[in-house]
Amino acid sequence: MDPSSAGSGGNSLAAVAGTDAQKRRVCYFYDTEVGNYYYGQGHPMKPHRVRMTHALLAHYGLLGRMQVLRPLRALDHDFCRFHSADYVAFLRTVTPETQLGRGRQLRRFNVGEDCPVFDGLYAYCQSYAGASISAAVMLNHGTHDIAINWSGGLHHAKKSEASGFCYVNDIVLAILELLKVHERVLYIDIDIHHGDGVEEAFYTTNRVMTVSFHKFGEYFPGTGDIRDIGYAEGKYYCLNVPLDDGIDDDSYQSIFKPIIGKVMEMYHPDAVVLQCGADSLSGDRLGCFNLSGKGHAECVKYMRSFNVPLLLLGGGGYTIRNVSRCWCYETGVAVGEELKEKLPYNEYYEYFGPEYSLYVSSSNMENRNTNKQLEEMKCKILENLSKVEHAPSVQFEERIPERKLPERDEDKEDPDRRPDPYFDRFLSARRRLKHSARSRNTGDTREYTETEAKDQHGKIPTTEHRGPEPMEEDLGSSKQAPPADANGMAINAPGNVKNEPESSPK
Ligand code: V1D
Ligand code: CA
Repeated sequence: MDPSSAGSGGNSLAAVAGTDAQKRRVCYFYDTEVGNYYYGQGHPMKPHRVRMTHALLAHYGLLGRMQVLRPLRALDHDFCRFHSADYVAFLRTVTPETQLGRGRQLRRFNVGEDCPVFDGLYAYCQSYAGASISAAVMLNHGTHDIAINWSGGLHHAKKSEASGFCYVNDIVLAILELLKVHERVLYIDIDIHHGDGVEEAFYTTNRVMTVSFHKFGEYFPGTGDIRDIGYAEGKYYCLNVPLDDGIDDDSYQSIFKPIIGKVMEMYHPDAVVLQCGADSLSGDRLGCFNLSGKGHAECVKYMRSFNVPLLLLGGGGYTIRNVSRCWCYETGVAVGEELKEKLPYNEYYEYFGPEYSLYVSSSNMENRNTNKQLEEMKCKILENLSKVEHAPSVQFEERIPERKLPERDEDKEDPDRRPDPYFDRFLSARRRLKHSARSRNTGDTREYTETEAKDQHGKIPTTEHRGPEPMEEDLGSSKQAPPADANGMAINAPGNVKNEPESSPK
């Protein structure tokens, strides 16, 4: 069965809200450095997959269909909106050379085998989190309908702890940014692992509803029971959909669409964040689901159809040729373009043989999720959803002050009195950009092309107040409240390292 027709019971709003043919204004964040970060030999997480995705986007001509932006790097005070200052200081200062003398802190912050210390670790966190925060700012300003950061989606990181290959939780930081403008944010997680860090961060609030689909039972991180539904004000604003091995496109959509359709109807979010972890694809090195690329992308298509500001993030995904094909296809969905199956020639072409196809196929593995089990789970979750207050409204005091697009002269302001350093960096970046565009006399301050990105390689300023070059840059608990800002401190990004080919190409 075509996944688009599976379980369409919940998508009545989508049909009303917008058709797929409708255009969306899309922005896409990409840091040319990201592919160089390296978790270490034998580690399954490979940021190189984001560079492979970018290469596919370039060769499919998709970079011309979106605004392509280099992210500002997040700073300490950005991280400290969720993370503890001592944890952030640790991430900023630890190096592969000094870690041996910091054993107690390594244990305390859970840094080790899953989350190793590697060269450029802090700059990596700054890059992927800066991109997600920037993407949220773009949605806040209403200049774009969909914002994409395939380097983000690191959903396991906790306030004071790394976990499951994740160091800072860019998703929590992006949602906090969205909450400045949007009353209710819906978070959906289709990574095969439970989205525990994001769930925990917003477990006691109704301003964020979290929904995770994941493998449950003898599987990392072990949380995500269907009975975990939120607490206090957050009760019923957390949904968990525990699944078993081998789930295929039809089974997945038979539960995804009715649940999410009902969530959209009941919760009526003002913005949606979709974590598109690609380890739920068939043949993933760490995963055990059986989704095809099209089945995975059906979730993106479905969320796009509601025409609510949408943030698309990456996440897990360990068979990297499948990850890049999947996220490229999903970028096509975001801009509304059906891409041809035959992959265009690109610098990573040999990864994609012998088929050289954009599509990720499912296999004949057994589906251990029976229709009966899925039906029962759907009923239980829909029952919980019926207890959700329809579109709960935020008390005035609960709102986080909005970052306005200021009409002001930066030079006349006292920098110490500015309320929003992140947004200031955006302004400074914009001013520098205008200036450099004027001096080049190109007249085009808008787009950042692949060619320009390559020309700039190695010349990117890495100090804390650098702006984007050459393109226009971003506009900008468990049960615990976000902490106050910490002091920002910048470090330069160490140069990086090698990439391993996939050990067992599939
Ligand atoms: F196989 C490995 C080789 C080297 C280092 C780590 C791993 C590995 C594989 N699976 N680590 C895991 C998972 N960890 C454990 C640990 C055993 N301990 C007691 C815990 O089972 C972690 C899997 C992380 C998955 C991350 C993610 O896909 O969800 C993700 N999403 O966004 C970013 C990452
Ligand atoms: Ca998940």
